[in-house]
Amino acid sequence: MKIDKDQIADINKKDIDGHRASFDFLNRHLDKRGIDTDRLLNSLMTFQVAIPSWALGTGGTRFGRFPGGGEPRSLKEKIEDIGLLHALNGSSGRISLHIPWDIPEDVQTTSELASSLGIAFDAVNSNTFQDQPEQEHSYKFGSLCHVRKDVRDQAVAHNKTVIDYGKQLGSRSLTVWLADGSGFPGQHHFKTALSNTLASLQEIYAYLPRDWSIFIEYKPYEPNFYSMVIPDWGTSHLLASKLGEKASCLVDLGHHLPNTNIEQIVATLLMEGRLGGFHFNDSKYGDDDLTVGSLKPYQLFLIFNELVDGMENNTSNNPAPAWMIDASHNLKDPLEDLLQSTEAILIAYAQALLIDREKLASARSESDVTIAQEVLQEAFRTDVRPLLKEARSRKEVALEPLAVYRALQMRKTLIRERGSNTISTGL
Ligand SMILES: [Mn+2]
Repeated sequence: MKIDKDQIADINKKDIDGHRASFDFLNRHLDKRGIDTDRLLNSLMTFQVAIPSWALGTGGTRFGRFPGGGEPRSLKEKIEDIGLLHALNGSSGRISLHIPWDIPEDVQTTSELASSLGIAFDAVNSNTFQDQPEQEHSYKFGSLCHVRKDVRDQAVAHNKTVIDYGKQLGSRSLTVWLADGSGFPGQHHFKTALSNTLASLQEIYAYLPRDWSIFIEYKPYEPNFYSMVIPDWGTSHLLASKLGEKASCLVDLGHHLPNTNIEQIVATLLMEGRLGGFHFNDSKYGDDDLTVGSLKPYQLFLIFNELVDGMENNTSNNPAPAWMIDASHNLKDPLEDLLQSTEAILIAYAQALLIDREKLASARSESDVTIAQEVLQEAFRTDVRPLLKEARSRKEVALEPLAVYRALQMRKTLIRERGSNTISTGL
């Protein structure tokens, strides 16, 4: 299905007067605080968050999966789904491909479809955490870290293939997440597992095209519960430093132990110029992969505070990080969930842009802890939604993406077109 721009414009018309009134009110308030609203709107209008190709279907747990119907049956339909999101919110103009779940059979047609919908190819993701039917060696006991060289070689070769696919589509980065680790004490010689992983990554690194980057993702536990080879940002940073300039760390919000101060990790990586990518989700316990901002919007805001600060004072020349939503949609319509996540990201970003950084710096220099907190919370407690709507109004997309998605009964149309029993590849 395709959305007709006029349909969106018609629905927008009903909301525009209400929006104008709230935007004018907020604009006057921001003006008094000396904030340049147009500059802020520009930042919001250019911000794009990648949608991973595996996120368009219903997710599941190891206990079950309850699909809602109308899921995309092919890469083409996945790209079309992202096209719907992008047509609604103007901020989902990137796709992150997962190989081998989504191999582009016909590169030219795939590229043409994506560009006709305003979608570019973001980081490509390799998969050595599952066995594929045609592969010779199993990853049951690891991939890049494996004790056997033939298994490591196979995993390295897979990553090179993923780079080849990415090159053809215009991607410029590879994300590596490894399930490698040990289930029980004694299984791994830690130093060997890590040095094997480094040597394998060095081979992949050497294969990277000149203008490419490699992002090393970390995770403290799961699927291995005794040790993971890359459990934390420190190990990821160690590997990235040893690999070279084109390597950096990838922070996935769910890949931390409870109560970890993720914003501090972000600040440290930005200081070192090694923050390559960012995966958004939310969680209560671990890698819950819930909708962004559904549980801890203040933490998300504090992270964006560091991101904005780091990018505005980019002394380490950290490249613009690759943003992606990495969540699993088990209960909600995946497209609705992705619209909610994108909205939450933009809200946190807009709030972080509102922070009075001069006042914050001055409070810090005087160790005025009370005012430092006030400055942050003044920004966090501002309802920035009229700014998001104004950015969308200027881009001529939906003022209220979710409401338009519902009003146009888009899921119903997708089910009619694709059927109610379609199953999408992915998590
Ligand atoms: Mn991730």
